[in-house]
Amino acid sequence: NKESSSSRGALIVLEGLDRCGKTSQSGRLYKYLEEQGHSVESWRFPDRNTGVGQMISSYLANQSQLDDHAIHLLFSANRWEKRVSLVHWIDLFVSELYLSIPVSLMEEKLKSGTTLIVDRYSYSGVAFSYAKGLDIGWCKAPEIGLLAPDLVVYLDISPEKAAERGGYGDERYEQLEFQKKVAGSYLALRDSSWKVIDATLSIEDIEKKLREVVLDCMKACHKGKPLSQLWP
Ligand code: 2DT
Repeated sequence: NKESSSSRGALIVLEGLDRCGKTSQSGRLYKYLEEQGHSVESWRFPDRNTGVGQMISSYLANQSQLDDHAIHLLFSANRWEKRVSLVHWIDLFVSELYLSIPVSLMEEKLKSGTTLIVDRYSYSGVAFSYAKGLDIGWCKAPEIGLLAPDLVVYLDISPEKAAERGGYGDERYEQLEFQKKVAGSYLALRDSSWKVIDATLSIEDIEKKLREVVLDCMKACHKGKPLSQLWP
């Protein structure tokens, strides 16, 4: 049941606090969709592989200090650089010939029928910076014009429960007090279109609920639901 190339893929975003299970659920979802024969890719933000991503990574590891506004804009830039492939060319040197191969980014992938499962997106961008006390309107502004997700799934867990799961690393935001503020930010951002799944259910139950909402969304996209932009 491969999709025909004329129908587009869906932009699926998973959001939630640290340790809510986003990463393992996106992995399981990816595997399931692929086994079902769908064209699918698993993405995450920040994408630490780009130049901007490396600056973000060093900031998160406390190896560099940046103004709160400056890091906010870097996170946003990290999404913009993955939106379309205007200037993204890889130069390959093959037997004394330079070949330029366009790298297909978010919009091209979706239009060519690939569904993207994205671990964090603009909502993380706004939630974390707003939690630091920045103005919410200012936080949202640089995201205007990025592709709007077709589905946002919020894996809902209290900061206390998430902290009990252990495994907070050493990165900058992985602290209970700050996660409480982030939870408040997410509440301010959530709207009725978000699908909220109780992240304290069993892994299998969460997976089942996630599959249902994702398959529904993919169907709507195949049927011609147009791509739209932030903020709707
Ligand atoms: P991971 O642990 O998931 O790699 O995230 N963050 C993320 C922001 O502050 N702004 C953003 O735009 C994004 C995408 C959330 C690393 C941390 O970066 C935060 C946790």
